Amino acid sequence: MTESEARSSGPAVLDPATLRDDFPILRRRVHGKPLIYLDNAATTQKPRAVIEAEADVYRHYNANVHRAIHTLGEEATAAYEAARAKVAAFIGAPDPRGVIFLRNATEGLNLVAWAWGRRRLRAGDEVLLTPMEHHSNLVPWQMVAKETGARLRFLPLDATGGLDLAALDRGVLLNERTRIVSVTQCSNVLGTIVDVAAVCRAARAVGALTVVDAAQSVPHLPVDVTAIGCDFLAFSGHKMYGPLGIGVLWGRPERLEETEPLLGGGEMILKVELEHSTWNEIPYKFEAGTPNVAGAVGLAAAVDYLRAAGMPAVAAAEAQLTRCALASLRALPGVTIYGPEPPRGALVAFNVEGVHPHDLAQFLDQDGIAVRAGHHCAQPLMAHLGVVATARASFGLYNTPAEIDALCDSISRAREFFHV
Ligand code: C6P
Repeated sequence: MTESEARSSGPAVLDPATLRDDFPILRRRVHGKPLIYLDNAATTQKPRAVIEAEADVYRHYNANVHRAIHTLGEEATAAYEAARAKVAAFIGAPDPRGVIFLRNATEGLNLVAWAWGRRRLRAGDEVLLTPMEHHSNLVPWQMVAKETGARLRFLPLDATGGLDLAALDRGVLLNERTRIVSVTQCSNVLGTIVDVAAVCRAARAVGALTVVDAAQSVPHLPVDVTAIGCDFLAFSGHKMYGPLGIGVLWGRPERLEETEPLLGGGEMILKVELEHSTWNEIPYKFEAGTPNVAGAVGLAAAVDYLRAAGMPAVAAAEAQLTRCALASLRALPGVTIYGPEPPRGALVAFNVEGVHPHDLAQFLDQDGIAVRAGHHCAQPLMAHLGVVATARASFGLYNTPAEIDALCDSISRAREFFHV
């Protein structure tokens, strides 16, 4: 067993039927039908343990952190810092000072782009991305490139939506001008899983900074920042069964030390004078203002929940479910599926010929089935695929094969309804 497997050990096989009982919302009905929630890539539902952990803060020890010299303040601070240590251990980070609590993955990626990128990039420097990045890992780089004169370049996708890693070795896209390489570990549309350790190795060889968007990987796969070898990695609590409004940017401590803070205000300073200030130590210099203490504590409860389930077991169960979804959807006439063959992430984007994805999603909703339809905040990827939108079913640890059957049955009835 590797260290990261040991960290996330749990039962070898998941039992979604039992796990479902932990999620109160999964008992509700939608349009008179049992809820079938297949929009987990947008946000997951929350287990009772997370809801209770967050509520407990407000019930028992709500206070500001690192400021109050009273019992509630001390308890809140201890819980907040324990949450930081728990998150660090979950992603294989040896030093909790690398964990910065922010609102979400978007804020984490923006922090790197603005605090590191804008201050260090110069005209002619290059930032290497992929065409399948979520807007959160594209638009901030566009903004920073516009200000600095840096150039954005893109690793190509192969015909099935896999990333062409061989392009890293040709000395063209990755070269001595490349200052930053920022890639998703799992595409939220194609489900493509990127070998980010290989990308980081190649990027390091040319001295580039490495950033991993782990919004769609941390909830589904064992993720280990030490094994990946990246400089920064961002993810959101709400996609991993944790609360909304809490996310993480992990940064290699020496990188964080050399990075200027982005936001100024309370808590991020050591000493303030009228004309200038000095900064607090990491990670606090990046956490200006009162943080989301209850969110961090809720996120720690989500980490406990995932660890008890066991990340290898979560990954195996979701891989099985995804294979089942791919096979069932492929068996339906008129269905186009996007993305590579497995192994891939726990989601399937698809279109049904003759039915707009928004109409399909609305039809499915009448059956109590929640899927996402649209461009999934990946418009350049939609253009690459030659579509304006897709439907997408995305899975979590509580989804079952019976729910996939219900999805496919509903899609078949949608085809009849729309006369295709
Ligand atoms: N993708 C989806 O339905 P935030 O919004 O900051 O929590 O996460 C942003 C983000 C970053 N990277 C990837 C790969 C993502 O998938 C997301 C969020 C959601 O696909 C909402 S658009």
